[in-house]
Amino acid sequence: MNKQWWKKAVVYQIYPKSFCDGNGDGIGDLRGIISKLDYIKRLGVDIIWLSPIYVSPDMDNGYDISDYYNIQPVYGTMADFDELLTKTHNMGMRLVMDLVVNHTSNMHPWYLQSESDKNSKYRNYYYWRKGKNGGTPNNWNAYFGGSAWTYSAKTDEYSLGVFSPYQPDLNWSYPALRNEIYDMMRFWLDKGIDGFRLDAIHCIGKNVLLPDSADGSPLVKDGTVHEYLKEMNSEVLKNYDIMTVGEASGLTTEDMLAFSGFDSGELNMMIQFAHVEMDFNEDYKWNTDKIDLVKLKKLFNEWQTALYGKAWNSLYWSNHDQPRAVSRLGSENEKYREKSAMMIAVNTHFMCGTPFVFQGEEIGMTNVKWQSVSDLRDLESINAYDKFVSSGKKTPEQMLACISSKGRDNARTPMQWDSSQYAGFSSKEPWIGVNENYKKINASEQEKRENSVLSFYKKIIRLRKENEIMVFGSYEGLDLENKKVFAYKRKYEGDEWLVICNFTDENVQFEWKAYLNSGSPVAITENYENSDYIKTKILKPYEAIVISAR
Ligand code: TEU
Ligand code: CA
Repeated sequence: MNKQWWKKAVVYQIYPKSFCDGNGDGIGDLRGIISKLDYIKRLGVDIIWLSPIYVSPDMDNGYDISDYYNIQPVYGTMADFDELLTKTHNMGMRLVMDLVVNHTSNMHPWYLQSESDKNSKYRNYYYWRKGKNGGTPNNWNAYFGGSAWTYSAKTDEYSLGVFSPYQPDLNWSYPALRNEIYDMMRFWLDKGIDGFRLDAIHCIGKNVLLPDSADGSPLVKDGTVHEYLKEMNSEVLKNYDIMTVGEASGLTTEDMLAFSGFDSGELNMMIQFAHVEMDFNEDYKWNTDKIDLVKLKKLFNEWQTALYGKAWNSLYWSNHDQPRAVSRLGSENEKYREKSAMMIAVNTHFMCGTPFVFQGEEIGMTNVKWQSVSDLRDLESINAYDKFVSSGKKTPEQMLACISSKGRDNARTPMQWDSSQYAGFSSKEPWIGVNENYKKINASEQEKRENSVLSFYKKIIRLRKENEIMVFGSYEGLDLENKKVFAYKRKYEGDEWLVICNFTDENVQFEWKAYLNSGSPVAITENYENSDYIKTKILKPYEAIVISAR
């Protein structure tokens, strides 16, 4: 198997608006990130993925870009970016940017000119269609609420925005648009960045006939996405030593192989969604449901075995769109919160693939108990609150409980650096409230504590650098029907590691001997110091242990 650098790496995702405020305006920025590079380096990660920092009206926190070639002033200047990139490289780390090219902002000059004149050279950069029967061109609804179509009287036509009216979709069937995007990608790559995370990339291959869908959801996956990504690869990507990771929901395992197979000629890996959509229901994510462990184990088993030797998995539970993993999968009970955060880290990092750590995950940050819709900042949650409460489908309390369980703002509260005011994130009240548990959960306290979540992340990230079995070993899911224990085995060059995770707050019996050949067992890592599990075969609440038989 080729051992490209991004396979051995751990990625650290920074959401700039919430990471660290360097100039006291309550909003995170590039100088704040620069001030924390030592912290990031000490964590041991290899690659920083920056969520968008381009000029934006900020309707979707930067995922609505109005100028791809300049830095959002509130985040800093291009000189600040160049300094961040240089310092990141000088510290032996790499920097990957977020590429948001399914759509721009509706304030992008391309869109403004496209909207104003049917003969503009930019008209076909977007999807413009006449209305039908006095209504929208088709029945699609936008992911963040409302219709996917926005009417413009300027030319008496509608434009398409599958996410929101603030994010009109780019028309990838138009070659001039694709070349415009490729030029922009080369601009950033020629500055020396080390790759891209490609936002909602599954959405660029729409059927240009834009037919009605059965349920009003946008028909985005049409198959032309692979044609465009192959062109992007041959035009741009293959000319650089970079990492590319496509974000796409609704992917089957076959899709993942098509997008990121070693011989696909497209991308290096995908950020897939099937696991983080397992606790969805007829109300989409707006519920307080929990993930079924048996279903989850079977899904991961499918991905790990189907991709092994053919494609590369990303490994994550947390990012700026996901609730905090410890709240979703672990326990907020102080007796178990840290142990469960470490258990989730073991379960994730010891699989085959590249782990993604989202800011704050490494210290076990939790969801927020949102008390009022006025505390929310995410348009997806605010629109959903209005929709469910005004329709009477949910009470305000019920909807706030759903948002506290699954809303995206849970991941976007300020990074908790220390126990000073605003958690050391800023000297001024931040753009979004700080989680009230910051005095208890913060990086400063944990850097000094050997048995903290932060110290544990440093240990397992270091283990990955020292043990190729963790990176390249095969994967075998074990005891898949077990409702409490998630166990799997890694094998590589005669070595075998057994990874055992108790996903419950109970003591659970699990016979490890059934799965490891003879030889004296050695604990590679464990989240309970001096665990007696090997002898007792009883896993403590949220106990995680990795055993090798030498
Ligand atoms: O998210 C993409 C995303 O969430 C969609 O894949 C969606 O979940 C799915 O298609 C159906 O719900 C990315 C960014 O991570 C997110 O922050 C942005 O809001 C979004 O794209 C639009 O740029
Ligand atoms: Ca700032």
